[in-house]
Amino acid sequence: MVKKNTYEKNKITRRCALAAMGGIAGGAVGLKNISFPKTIKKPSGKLPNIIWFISDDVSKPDHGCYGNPVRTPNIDMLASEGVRFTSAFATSPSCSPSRTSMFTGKYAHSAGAENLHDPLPSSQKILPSMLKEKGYFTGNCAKLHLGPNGEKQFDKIYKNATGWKDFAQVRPKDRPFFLSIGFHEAHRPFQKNLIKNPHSPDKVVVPAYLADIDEVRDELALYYDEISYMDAEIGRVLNWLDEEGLAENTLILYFGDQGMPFPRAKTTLYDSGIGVPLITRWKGTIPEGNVQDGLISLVDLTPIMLEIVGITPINDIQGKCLMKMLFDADAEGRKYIFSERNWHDNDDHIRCVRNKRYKYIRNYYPEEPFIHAADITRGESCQGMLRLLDEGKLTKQQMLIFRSLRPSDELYDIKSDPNEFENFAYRSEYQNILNEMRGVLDGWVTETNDVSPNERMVNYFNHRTGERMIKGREPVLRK
Ligand SMILES: [Ca+2]
Repeated sequence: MVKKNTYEKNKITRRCALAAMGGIAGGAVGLKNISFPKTIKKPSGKLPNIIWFISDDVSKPDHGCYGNPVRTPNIDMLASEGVRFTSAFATSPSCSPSRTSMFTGKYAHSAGAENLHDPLPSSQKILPSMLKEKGYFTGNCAKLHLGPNGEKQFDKIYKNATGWKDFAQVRPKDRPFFLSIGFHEAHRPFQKNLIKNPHSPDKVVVPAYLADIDEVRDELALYYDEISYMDAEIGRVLNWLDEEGLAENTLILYFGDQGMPFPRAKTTLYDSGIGVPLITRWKGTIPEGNVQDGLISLVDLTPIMLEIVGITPINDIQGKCLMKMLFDADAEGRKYIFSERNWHDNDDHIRCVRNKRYKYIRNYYPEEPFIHAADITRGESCQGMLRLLDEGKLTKQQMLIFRSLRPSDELYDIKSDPNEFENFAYRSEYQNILNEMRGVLDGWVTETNDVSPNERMVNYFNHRTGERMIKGREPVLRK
């Protein structure tokens, strides 16, 4: 039996401040009554088209415009013509729960789909259904990972990222559209010779939590290639918008679902696991070249889209309406972001809260070692690091992720320790901050009905080799 704690009777109401927005009564009223900041050119009155480009397992730094030497000319162009967010976070470091949040505007456990591969419950409505209220034609290309109830809420579903070419042909020209492209890049397995001019392993940036060895450098170069491959497809979509004169009336978002598929990144709640790129472009409507440092969560994306097109969010949406962050680099973001790790190939239950300065992580199963996604464990980087671990050659910091017992509480000062290596949770001088962050997390757990499971689920994979131990794909309770 699959563990569920669906929060159907959510009492939280997060209605956005739509009072000033008028124009909710459908038709072609569109944006004309929305009170945009005075410095911003008001849109033509037509509802904007919306495109979401979603990368898979791509960490924030790994784009030219975020600083690492990955060739992403098209994403860099979006950033220079729009707004680049530096503090965007996923609500989960796993694919399907993170995507559940971005499309529903709820935390994955509140939507009843917190484990990897949990299908979206039939009661849950996602963004394309909400946008249809305003006449949107909707399509998804490639990865969605929400199950049948997710797919059926789009007008068009395409297996491949290039499905947008058909979408461009069949879309009714008199209606706005919402197009989501869920790229498979840079999910493992990495493909060799994916691009003509591959990245050199000599020139990759090796994060401090990874060992600087050939296995890691070789895999990082292939991971960079995957990102460049995706970037080229984004470029082709942008060309189509230019050719059809759609660029000005199309709001574009580029973001990732969680961090890169390497040890101590994806499936962890460190910033390397939940820190994601987020770039928005809306030519002539939002400023060009702004950098927005405020905290924002992917759970906020759906409410922001609704805010922009003038739809009042349904009562149980938990994300925040932060449209102002697109228009004003100084607009305040969230005070806190929250994220959750649940079953992903193997069982776990970890929660975190982060503000601009501190991160608090709670491990519910400290008696067991942390286990990465199985494909990360099987990968050459992880196996290379495990070899060094056995040889006593990892740094103290690189060993942290492989320890056999975990602390129950972790507290990091992100400002002085961005890699989250030094746990201050057990230092007397940090007890006030620890208590404050614990209290905030407790409040969120209660508010979102985040029930901690009293039964454990099956581990399918060996934690050292990543090899399959038993058959199965879906999370099930241990007998
Ligand atoms: Ca992913």
